[in-house]
Amino acid sequence: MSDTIFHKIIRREIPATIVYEDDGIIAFKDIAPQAPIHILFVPKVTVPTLNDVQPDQAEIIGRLAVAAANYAKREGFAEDGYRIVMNCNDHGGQTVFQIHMHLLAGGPLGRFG
Ligand code: DGP
Repeated sequence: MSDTIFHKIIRREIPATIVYEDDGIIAFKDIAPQAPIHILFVPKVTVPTLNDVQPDQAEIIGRLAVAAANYAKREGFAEDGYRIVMNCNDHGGQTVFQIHMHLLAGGPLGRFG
């Protein structure tokens, strides 16, 4: 079973600034923010990459997205807008192999490509 830095955060073995948690998800500030607001939404069930999400686990992705949108609403920047990103494997730039959704916000974001 893969164990990552995010599993250690879930188990409170290393510190993080946790901004949301429920029975299936934890969310915390990214240690190397790429925007004024940069939060990571991580499921508690182990799933290394987006490629590993099984059809009966599709709800996990929805839960991450809804948690991110709810965070944006709660923090008051949902109307201004934000971006969610999931990186997969080498070409996607994934560095932590436990799926996570990045929430980036806090100002106009540059185009990507
Ligand atoms: P990705 O490239 O999609 O795998 O993004 C992984 C993100 O995780 C990256 O933006 C930096 C962040 N990160 C890595 N290690 C830690 C850590 O120990 N604590 C926190 N809060 N974030 C981390």
